[in-house]
Amino acid sequence: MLIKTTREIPGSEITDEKHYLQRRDFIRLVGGAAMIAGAAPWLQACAADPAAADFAGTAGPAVVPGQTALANVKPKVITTTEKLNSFEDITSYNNFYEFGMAKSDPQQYAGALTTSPWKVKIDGHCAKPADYHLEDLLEPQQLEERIYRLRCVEGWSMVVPWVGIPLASVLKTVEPTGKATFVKFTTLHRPKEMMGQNNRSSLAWPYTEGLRLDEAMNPLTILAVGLYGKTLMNQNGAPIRLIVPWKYGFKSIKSIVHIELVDRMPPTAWNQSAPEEYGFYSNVNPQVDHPRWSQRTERRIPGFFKSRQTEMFNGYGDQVASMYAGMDLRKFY
Ligand SMILES: Nc1nc2c(c(=O)[nH]1)N[C@H]1C(S)=C(S)[C@@H](COP(=O)(O)O)O[C@H]1N2
Ligand SMILES: [Mo]
Repeated sequence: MLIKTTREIPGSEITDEKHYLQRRDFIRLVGGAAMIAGAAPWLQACAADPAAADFAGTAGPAVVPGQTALANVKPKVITTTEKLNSFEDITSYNNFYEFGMAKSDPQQYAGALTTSPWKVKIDGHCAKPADYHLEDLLEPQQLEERIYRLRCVEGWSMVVPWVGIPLASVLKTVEPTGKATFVKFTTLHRPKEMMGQNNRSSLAWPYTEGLRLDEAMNPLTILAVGLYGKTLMNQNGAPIRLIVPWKYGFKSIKSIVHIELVDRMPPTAWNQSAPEEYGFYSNVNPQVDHPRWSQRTERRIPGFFKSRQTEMFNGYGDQVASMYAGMDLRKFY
């Protein structure tokens, strides 16, 4: 077995909440009084709230049209002290094939997507299936900030301050039954607004992804609804997307409309299109090269050179490696 042990992971990579809170250069997200009348409690007008305005000045740009500041966000365990990517990096260099295959296409074309109203169906093997309006799904949940590395299978990476909720707490509300062993996720299918979905040669639409139930329940797995303290821009998967930081980025499916508890490994978009290149598990693994390129190193956006060593499980091995005990980490899964 070649699982990275806790001892090999430098303590500096795992930051506890106290340490996080002391770091002045990290964003502070604050609840405030100035609620928009009629809006859900987690939405708040940024301009009207001095603390939120202060936050915008410290770490990210002001709220732009189409975004709303998020309130009552709890700073939680932060997994890296690496420098955050800028809001500009995170929103201008994207993979979202529903809007085209070039990195700049999502920023250019995703504005066409209507994200409100938004419904998420959660069903399958569970006692309480539900068709949620996004607001109702989020209402009982506590938003948390999670600063995670994102490692794309293409060999680039970023550090993103996501805001979201643990997927586990959402799944628990629908009460998975004993039959549920995997979770299937599906992106919106709306070719009129997602023009890339008219291109049948890129991927089979709608985009789908999947996790094993224990992966879905892992505390690192979140449903993100924002970043830099504000609701997601469409190019990042508004209004709600998955984040699984120890897996290649394509597992982190965007603009989710359906979460289904299933009893077998579900088909997934990239695995279906090129099974020998994109596995179901796709845990970040510097020892297993992509058939067309090495995975040993990565390029931190906006840099040009692949000067950074890629870490096993993207550096999250102490929290996830035990789920793969028995798997040979030199193999492709
Ligand atoms: N629906 C959908 N989800 C998707 C993709 C996509 O094309 N469609 N691209 C994936 C890939 S390859 C990556 S690397 C991440 C990129 O997320 P970001 O653009 O927010 O950085 O989204 C993933 N989620
Ligand atoms: Mo990716």
